[in-house]
Amino acid sequence: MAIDYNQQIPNNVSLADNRRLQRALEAWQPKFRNWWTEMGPEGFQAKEVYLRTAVAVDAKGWAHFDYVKMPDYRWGIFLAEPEAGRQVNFGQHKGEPAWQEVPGEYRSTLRRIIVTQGDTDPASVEQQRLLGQTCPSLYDLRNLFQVNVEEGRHLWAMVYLLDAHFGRDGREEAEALLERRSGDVDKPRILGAFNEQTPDWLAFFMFTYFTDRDGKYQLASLAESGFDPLSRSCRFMLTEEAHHMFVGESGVGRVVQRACELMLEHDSGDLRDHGGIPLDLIQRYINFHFSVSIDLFGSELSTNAANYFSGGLKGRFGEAKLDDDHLLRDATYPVMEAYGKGFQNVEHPALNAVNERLRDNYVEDCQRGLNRWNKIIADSGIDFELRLPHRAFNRRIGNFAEIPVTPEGQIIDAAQWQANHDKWLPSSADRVYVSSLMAPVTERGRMANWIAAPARGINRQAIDFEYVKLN
Ligand code: BYC
Ligand code: FE
Repeated sequence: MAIDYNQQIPNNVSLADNRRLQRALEAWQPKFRNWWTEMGPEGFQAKEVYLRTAVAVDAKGWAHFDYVKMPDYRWGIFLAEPEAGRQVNFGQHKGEPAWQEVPGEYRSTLRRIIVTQGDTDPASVEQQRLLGQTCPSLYDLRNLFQVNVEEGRHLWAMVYLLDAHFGRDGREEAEALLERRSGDVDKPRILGAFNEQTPDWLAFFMFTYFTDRDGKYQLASLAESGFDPLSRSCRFMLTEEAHHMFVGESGVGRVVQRACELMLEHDSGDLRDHGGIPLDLIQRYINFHFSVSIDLFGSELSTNAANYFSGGLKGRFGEAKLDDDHLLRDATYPVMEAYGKGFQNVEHPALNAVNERLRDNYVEDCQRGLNRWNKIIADSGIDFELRLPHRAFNRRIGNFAEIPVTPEGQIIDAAQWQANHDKWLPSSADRVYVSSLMAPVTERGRMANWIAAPARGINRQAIDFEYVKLN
């Protein structure tokens, strides 16, 4: 299904046939642009960036790459193809035709889910707005901006749903999405991780590896929704998300690779004299970003999540492919709880444990990248292993909130936590050191000393291609 770019708002939803909706979105568009100019990438709005744009919603639709100034990026509304005869696939409405309009009884719940999702996308742009000024290469600069414009488009995806299906309340929520600000004490973003800073490029790569991956799992659960427009929006968003996680995985991998090269060259693990990022420091960043990202799945036991599932609003990962009754009436699921100085799994009604199950799927997926990073280390002949911290480590949400736990999973007391947390989480010295490395590198093909070159360029271009025209 081609996307119509002759419209003021590019779309594949026949927007021109719905004048009321078109007017609402055209009224929101300049407010979005103002937000982008104020809160988007600082210092690069007038530069030409080699970006990809979707021209169709199938896999081949990503083939279009060209130079564009970010404020001229064609943000629009792209839904995946409808599936003929699609049904609600789980919960108490299982077997009913999928809903094209919001069922009255789920109106406020669905609105809340859509607003929570839509709030994270602009938040991440805000968190990353200063990073361009310290880019390690033009290649990385371009990838940052690609991620940013697509997060902007994810906001459009949710605002379309709000405007198209939630009337006046929806329009108010669409405005509020442009008013909250990441990290603002008075009007913060909704979820914890989206009020943290992304102060340097190692944090950016960790964020796109761990936090965008929460995006993948949340979007995949919403892609199962019985509310078909939400499902179709999320299915297309997932194709954009894949690139964000690639930026994270390959970014961290290149930092690890460069650390190994410098260790071998100088026969030393302390890379601070040689301008590299040591492996133990990378481990502390992993500990931080993994722990704040698993908080994003909510409490282990959640009646909200149970209601989303029973209502057919938000499914499990791969719901339609799971081989069970899709009702979870009698099923149980093991949930980890603190027990003495350690932890144990306790069976709970699976319906209440839907968040935990999704978190389990996520943790398993996270480990795959660590295996690949560890292979880079092992192939260099270095004896070091990166690990995911224990899931109870450094939590703010759920069963383990505020319980002091080591990365290995031992419950300790507050004094031990105080004495050791600098070994486990990025210390202020780590932050200062990493930020001392963040000097911009903008010569074509050159990389900052702390990161290896990528294996290949974007869209089969050379690594020294001019990905952003700075002059
Ligand atoms: N921070 O029943 P509970 C992405 C609140 S990322 C602060 O456990 P529930 C992206 C919760 O609101 C994906 N508060 O949670 C990535 C509730 O408040 P009330 C974003 C939190 O509702 C990178 C209370 O605690 N999408 O796209 O089952 C770059 C008890 O909650 C947090 C979504 O999240 C937190 N971390 O699950 C750009 C999908 N967690 O009712 C983009 C939509 C919980 O007591 N959201 N609370 O006032 C949801 O499905 C659910 O809201 C959550 C929470 C899974 C997040
Ligand atoms: Fe993303």
